[in-house]
Amino acid sequence: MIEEIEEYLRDFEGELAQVLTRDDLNRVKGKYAGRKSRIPLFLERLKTLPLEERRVVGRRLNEVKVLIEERLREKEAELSRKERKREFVDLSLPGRRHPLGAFHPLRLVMDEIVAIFRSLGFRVEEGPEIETELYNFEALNIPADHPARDAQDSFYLGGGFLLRTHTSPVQIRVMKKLTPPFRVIVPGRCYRRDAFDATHSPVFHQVEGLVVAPGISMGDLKGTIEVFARRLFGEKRKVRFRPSYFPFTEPSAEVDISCGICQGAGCRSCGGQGWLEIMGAGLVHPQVFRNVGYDPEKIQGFAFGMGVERIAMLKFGIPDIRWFFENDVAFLSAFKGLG
Ligand code: 2U9
Repeated sequence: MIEEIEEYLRDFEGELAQVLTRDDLNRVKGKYAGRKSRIPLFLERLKTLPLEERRVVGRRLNEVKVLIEERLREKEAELSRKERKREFVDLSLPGRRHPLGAFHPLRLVMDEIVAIFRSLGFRVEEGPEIETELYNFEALNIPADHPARDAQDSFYLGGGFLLRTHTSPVQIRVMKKLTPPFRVIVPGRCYRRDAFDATHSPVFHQVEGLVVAPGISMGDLKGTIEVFARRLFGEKRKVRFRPSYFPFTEPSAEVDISCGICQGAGCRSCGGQGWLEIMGAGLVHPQVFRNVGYDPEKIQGFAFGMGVERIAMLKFGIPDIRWFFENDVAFLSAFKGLG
């Protein structure tokens, strides 16, 4: 009987080696391991053997039974591995596109403004958003009774610090660091305690500029601003300067460009005026020069400032400043491919 068992094992190995599919495997399994295999018959015959032989044959029969089960499991794992490898890969399928991002409109406009001034010989400087009251107000000749200094209008941090209300304190730092002549452009984020409405935001952006050299005049200011405004909004635009007031410039002016929709005739989009205000400017106030140790008899300069949100609203026709800060993907997607 032991010889029959060995032959049974050899036959099993022979047939297992031929197995290529799951059907083949199930057939071999049924034939050599199941209830319908010869194993139960061998066990039955075992009972008829004398005790000594029964022990030897019984041990071998059990070994063979365990071995067959083990070899079947191995074959099953081998087939599974092969099936996974044969998974169909369709190389003609289109690839998965990664969604394309876009520059934020404020970034686009800020970069464009800075690029124009860089081409005119300006260097770019930045400074801290947390400033001292000294640099944010005193150095800029902003008096103690100016509304900007009210707790209702600025974010005070205590200890003489606040969130800067304009980028102008950076120009104070630049004047202390550099020796004239120089041209500098200062982009950055600013903070004012304003209600969030269609035209105000407590967080906003400015680009300011400062040119300091002996003999700088209102003519230098007008020429520079006119070149800038036409490059940004289009060569057909007219530029005008209206008298104004700022504590840190004298004389001071507001700068307007002709409306791009009615060409100055007056329409709904310019409020019937024909002109759109884009920035403020002026000659640096003598007191501001004295505050940084410059002699206003020997050195002159012009300065200007603009709100990036306002410029972006005019350039793109955006009606509400809040749109810049809402992270609405439909709005932001409109700027894909620019910049
Ligand atoms: C120094 C000297 C002079 C910067 C200037 C303006 C005029 C101006 C506003 C535009 C819209 C602020 O964002 S806004 O509300 N700015 O009109 N800014 S002149 O003059 C300076 C700055 C620094 C040392």
